[in-house]
Amino acid sequence: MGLFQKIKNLFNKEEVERIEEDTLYEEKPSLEEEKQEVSVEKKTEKKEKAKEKEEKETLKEVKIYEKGLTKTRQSFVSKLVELTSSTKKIDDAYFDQLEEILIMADIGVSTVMNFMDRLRTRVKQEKIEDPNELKEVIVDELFIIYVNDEVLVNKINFAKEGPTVILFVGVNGVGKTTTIAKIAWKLKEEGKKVLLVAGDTFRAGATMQLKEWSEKVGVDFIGKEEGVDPASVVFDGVTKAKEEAYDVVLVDTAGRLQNKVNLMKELEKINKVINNLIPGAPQETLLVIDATTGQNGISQAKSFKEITDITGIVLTKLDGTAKGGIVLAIKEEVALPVKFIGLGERKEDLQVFDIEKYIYGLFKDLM
Ligand SMILES: Nc1nc2c(ncn2[C@@H]2O[C@H](COP(=O)(O)OP(=O)(O)O)[C@@H](O)[C@H]2O)c(=O)[nH]1
Ligand SMILES: [Mg+2]
Repeated sequence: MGLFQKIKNLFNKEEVERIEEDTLYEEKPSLEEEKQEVSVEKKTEKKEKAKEKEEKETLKEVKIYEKGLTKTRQSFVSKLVELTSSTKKIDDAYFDQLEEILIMADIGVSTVMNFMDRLRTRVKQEKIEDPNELKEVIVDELFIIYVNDEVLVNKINFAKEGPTVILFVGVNGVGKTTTIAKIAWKLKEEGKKVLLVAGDTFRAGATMQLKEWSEKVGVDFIGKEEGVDPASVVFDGVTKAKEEAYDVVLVDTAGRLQNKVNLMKELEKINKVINNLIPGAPQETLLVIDATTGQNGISQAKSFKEITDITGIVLTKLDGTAKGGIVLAIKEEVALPVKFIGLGERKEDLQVFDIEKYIYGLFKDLM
């Protein structure tokens, strides 16, 4: 089943469920009847309930994507809907307009070119003439661009034993500290013992900001005064994590990309310190990118990739941009998996990235 169909089904199911829920409410059985039923169908019901619960969870998450991608959807998809409804025939003018819409959504020029080539080929091969029919192909092709025959690793690579260290890099203002707080909260809710390490000693107030977040989300913190060597803070943090059996250590850093050599040396030193204390760590180095910066974010990703080993991307501020197409551009142009997305400023506004839900959130109005 193509993604389009799958998403459509999910969407339709939601409609059906809503109707069913209403009827259920009206025809609520008596307590006696309910008891009887439970004893007879206990097992199947339990199974169904579990499945239902899972589907409900999925829908709930999909809703979060939907909401977070409102701006992108409103500009991008509404243009797409407009184009589709105003087009009678698929011709060069149609392709040109489609190309423009995709580029405006910041999907990235080379991604768009690649996509347009594939689309043209499919239109020819499958003899598609109706723009409505093409909508389905567009969604599927965008999905294919992202997935590209790879196993998508959006999960955090946790250490089998001992503390897992996650390093956060990225330029100033992209949302590193906020993301650390969000992830800390999420991990804490999952029952993990979390330590935040204030490795951004460059900027005044950065340490304080992380400390405040640690108090807000209820996890531990370690930091020193402004201007000290970040590697020494990291040393203290990771040592503490080992001694006191923390599950996860989240390390904040200063991202002064304007001085590439210095930043590279600084990250090298931090990595060495971590690896000396815990072989195999850091398990993850997440690059934080601000989605509202569009193509600039893509160049940042390319630069950081040259400086240090990045294992994944956190894309923040997707709620604040109409350029949500950047997710696809990152995959195509930087070849790194997006692991988390930021959809707001609160501790709850973080999602493990899921391409299917993302595409659903984007194309809902097209279904
Ligand atoms: N709307 C929105 N704002 C965000 C998001 N993530 C971070 N921010 C805001 O971006 C600003 C910079 O964040 P900060 O974590 O200090 O960035 P850092 O310099 O990389 O550590 C703050 O005002 C955050 O509240 C997000 O996902 N959505
Ligand atoms: Mg910061």
